[in-house]
Amino acid sequence: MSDTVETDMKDPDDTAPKATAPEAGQPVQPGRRAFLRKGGLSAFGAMLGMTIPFERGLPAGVIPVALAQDTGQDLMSGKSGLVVLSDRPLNAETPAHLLDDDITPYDRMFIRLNGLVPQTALDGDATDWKLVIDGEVDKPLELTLDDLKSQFENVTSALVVECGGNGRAFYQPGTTGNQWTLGGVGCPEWTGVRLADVLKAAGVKPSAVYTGHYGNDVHLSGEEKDTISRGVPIEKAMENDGIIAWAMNGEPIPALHGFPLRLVIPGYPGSVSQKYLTRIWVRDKVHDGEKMGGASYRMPAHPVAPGAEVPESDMEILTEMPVKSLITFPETGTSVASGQQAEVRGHAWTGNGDVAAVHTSIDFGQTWQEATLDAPPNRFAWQRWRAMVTLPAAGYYEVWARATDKNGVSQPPVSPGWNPRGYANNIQHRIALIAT
Ligand SMILES: Nc1nc2c(c(=O)[nH]1)N[C@H]1C(S)=C(S)[C@@H](COP(=O)(O)O)O[C@H]1N2
Ligand SMILES: [Mo]
Repeated sequence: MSDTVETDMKDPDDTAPKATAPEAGQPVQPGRRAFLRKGGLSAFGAMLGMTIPFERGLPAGVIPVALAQDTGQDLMSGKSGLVVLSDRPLNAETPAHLLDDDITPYDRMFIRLNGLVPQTALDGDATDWKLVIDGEVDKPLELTLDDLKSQFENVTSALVVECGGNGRAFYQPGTTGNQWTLGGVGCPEWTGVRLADVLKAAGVKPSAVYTGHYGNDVHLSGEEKDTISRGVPIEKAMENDGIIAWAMNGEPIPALHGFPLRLVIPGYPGSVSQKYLTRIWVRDKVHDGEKMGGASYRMPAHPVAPGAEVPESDMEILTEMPVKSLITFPETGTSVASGQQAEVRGHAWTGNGDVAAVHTSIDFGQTWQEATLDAPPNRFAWQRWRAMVTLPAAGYYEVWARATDKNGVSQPPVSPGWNPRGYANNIQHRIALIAT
């Protein structure tokens, strides 16, 4: 692990307006800033829990080696079979055949971090945790974990979290960022309270337009900057599906996935599901936090030629994720007996709620057979599909899977509309099968 800042992993939107300073008259962000300033320590000092006497001599861009995050804890222990795409920040995806579970277990859940895991999460310390709801609300709230658990109905749902950049690796020409192939997605079971219930308790004013989310994870530079602060239109936030979660698969949310509290707002890119959640700022305009501007999580409003430069004014925020499916069994390259039925299965999901159908092809898309498709346990959980295929003679085959949403829109056989940062690629998943 290097002790210098890796600039190549940063979003190339450094020219985008940064909205880290509260607007005049707005309450000061209570999250990371307050945490970092505790005891009058510098940002690095607070992370280390002690002063750094020679800190002024630390060259710009150099991170204290003790913060390289490979000291005390092996963050990847307990994860099995994931492919690490970058280690600082830590990003890792799951091979498709390891995503076969209906409920994604911890060891198979992909990891997407824009910054460093905060010390509170590494320590598993939630004692002083507070969630602030403020901005365009009648009654700003400051809630402890116990307040959340006791004052609102507790709910549990299986919800897909998919990185907006999942599938980026398949775009031609390539685009910058983590080269997610298929496995920047998972569907754990989340327990918490409905985001809408908490917002209703705060009393959302008619002036509310958007949410702005904050967490206490630490910027790669060690500076007091937000790693990521995204939001959703207030109408989306007021739907019943989004939850403020404190548990994943029945356990406190693990450090990598947002301990002690995170948002899970399904259907939109994973980036709106803020981990280490400290604040939801209800805005009177579209949120302009970190990674809301430039090319971050934004797509050309109209189709563009692959590789085109798109002016910022032609970009719009990526909201609903497209319909998609994965083949999770068997693993690509598996041998099967020719002339005999073999089961192929996987999951399908879409940002608009329900998948209407899944089809598979064994002849490179010439003919398609409809798979059986299970109803989801709840809205925005992925849906199990199964197909029986018979490969007629020995040789090389591919199984292609194609999900269709309720509007009749289905996955393309090639990458869909190219965009500068390679988002929302729902190209059909293909696996190889060898008939013997
Ligand atoms: N605080 C915080 N929340 C965050 C992020 C982050 O870097 N910091 N990354 C976001 C992105 S881009 C994704 S895709 C999801 C990934 O969630 P996971 O790591 O639990 O799989 O978390 C989102 N929430
Ligand atoms: Mo993401």
